[in-house]
Amino acid sequence: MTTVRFTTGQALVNYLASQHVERDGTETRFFAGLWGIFGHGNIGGVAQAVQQLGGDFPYYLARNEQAMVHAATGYAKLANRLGAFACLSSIGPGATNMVTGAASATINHVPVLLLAGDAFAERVQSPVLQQLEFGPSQDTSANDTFRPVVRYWDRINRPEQLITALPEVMRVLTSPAETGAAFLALPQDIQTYAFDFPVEMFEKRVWSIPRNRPDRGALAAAAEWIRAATRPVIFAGGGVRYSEAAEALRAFVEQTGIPVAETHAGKGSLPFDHPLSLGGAGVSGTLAANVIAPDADLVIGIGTRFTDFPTASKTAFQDPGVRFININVAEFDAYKHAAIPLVGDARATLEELAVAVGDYSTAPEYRQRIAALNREWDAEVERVYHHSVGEILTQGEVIGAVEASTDPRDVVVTSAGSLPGDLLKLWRSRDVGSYQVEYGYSTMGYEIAGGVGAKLAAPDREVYVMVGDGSFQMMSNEITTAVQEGLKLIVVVVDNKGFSSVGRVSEQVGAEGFGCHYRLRGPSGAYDGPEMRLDFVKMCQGMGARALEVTTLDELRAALVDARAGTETVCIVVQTDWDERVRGYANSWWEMATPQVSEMPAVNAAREEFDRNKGRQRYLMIPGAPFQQGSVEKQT
Ligand SMILES: Cc1ncc(C[n+]2csc(CCOP(=O)(O)OP(=O)(O)O)c2C)c(N)n1
Ligand SMILES: [Mg+2]
Repeated sequence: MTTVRFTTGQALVNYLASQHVERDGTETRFFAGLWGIFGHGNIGGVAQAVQQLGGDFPYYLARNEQAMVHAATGYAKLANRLGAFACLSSIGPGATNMVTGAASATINHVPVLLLAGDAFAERVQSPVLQQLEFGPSQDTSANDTFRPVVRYWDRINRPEQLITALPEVMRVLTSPAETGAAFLALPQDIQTYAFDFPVEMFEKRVWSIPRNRPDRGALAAAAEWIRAATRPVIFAGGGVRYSEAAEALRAFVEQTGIPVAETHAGKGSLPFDHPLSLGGAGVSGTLAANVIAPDADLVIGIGTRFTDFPTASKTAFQDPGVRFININVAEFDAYKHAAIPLVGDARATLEELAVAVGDYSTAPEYRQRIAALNREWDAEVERVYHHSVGEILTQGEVIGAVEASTDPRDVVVTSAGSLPGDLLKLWRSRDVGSYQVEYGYSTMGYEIAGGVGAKLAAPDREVYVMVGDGSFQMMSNEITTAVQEGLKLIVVVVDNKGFSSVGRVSEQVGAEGFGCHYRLRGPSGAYDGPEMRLDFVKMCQGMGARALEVTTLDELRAALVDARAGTETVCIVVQTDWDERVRGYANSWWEMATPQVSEMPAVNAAREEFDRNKGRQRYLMIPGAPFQQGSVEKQT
């Protein structure tokens, strides 16, 4: 056996640099490089190995470990999971800073590889700086906190363990069903230990991404259910995008006349103006989607987890006989809502289903109803885009102006606050992949870092980051990284002086926006002093970006034109009205736990409204018999 003598760190990066993926005959290198922040937990190990490997495995310096995982996520999301980054931290706080990023990647089924330094395996020098000792077991470290938020977790206590660990890492990262964050804890001494590795380990390896086909019997049964349906609707999730199934979806719906409602991860599956596109579904859904879904007798979920937002907290499906068919690579999701599970790749399954349903088509009246609702919705979007309250801009006006300034392939990135919901409703997606919103974990602070990753994945596309003032303050530091890397972002900071979104749900539970405004603490001891006026322009300038504030629509439009014309990152700060929100449409309830008793009348009124909505919830446990919450005896 021919061997090569590498440290653990050197073996690791050489292996990563040789991994490729292939789908439909197209091959790409899997890792675009490594994000990192160095410290004593990695400097002589993986960091040295990256330096030695050089430009073949580029190194990107982030400002915060959480942000680097978000950047890796933003990259892999836009690369349709056919490319990824490794993220390297030191031990202790650097490592645990990555936990939120890990959870965010995993919940969104996006591949990222996390490499964290760990305490010395040798233990003689324990406790090393930043080692949190755990009395009951010396085999446990702060890195064990990653276990529930990653799809693969391992600690490398001997160099040769890489030989069996790394193929598992790659299997998980490239598995359409399992992918998410993979994690390796790397004791700092072991990173520097040398071993004679077999040379074969570092030869180019290509991982084929499969297009699994569903069970034949299940497919035939699903085709029967479709042929029997009069009011079917498709719920398109991220699986459509990651499987590159947009064309197959379009062909399927044009053949069958079945309309498509979209989740955040699935938005853009059909262009917004396709006659069968209903737009966003559920809590942040459009009028059309939220009128059609409750009447549906058949729901076809494609690559969706059916979270509470698209299902309006399980009130979206009101037909007493509603049934589900779920196309999903993950069995876990395919079986939801007592569906016929079509466990398989979205594109492959849609192609087979198109044949199996034969000449089935929805009735012309159904399509006419959809067309009428879509006309009504288009008019409403126009109204919101132009709805003015005078002195200060509304978020609807801002979204309208940004949307109008974009080309179809431009990318919009956001994650938390009121922007995701408003964008799901209002953004007119014209290209699959242009809507890059992280709403699986809805992580405040994802926005700018995710935008950096998206720009790395698509340097030829303009990337617009839309970020609220709260999220901006959570994590804006990767503006510096964008400047350092010469990556152009157009960052629109929407400053409404607080948490407008949480303010809305606070009002929903009768809590009147408590604690959601950025105000100085007043004499009463509450936050009822003067409104805080933060200078986001200076903050952005301080991080090296060009920045300006706009107060009118004309100024905003001019700033957007100017930003597009340039080659550098620009931050456009715009004040908006905290109270002026885009409302919910039709069936769009979100279950917010609301007190059963309170001394506050507004809370009691909110609870009455809650109980009314709660009565519309469905368990969706038995096909065709979606018994409801109210029919189950309540525990008191
Ligand atoms: C890390 C994190 N902490 C808390 C929350 C809960 N949360 C959701 S939106 C939000 C406020 C966001 O404020 P801002 O960015 O200003 O957006 P706005 O609500 O004003 O649109 C909070 C606190 C979250 N999603 N993520
Ligand atoms: Mg805000």
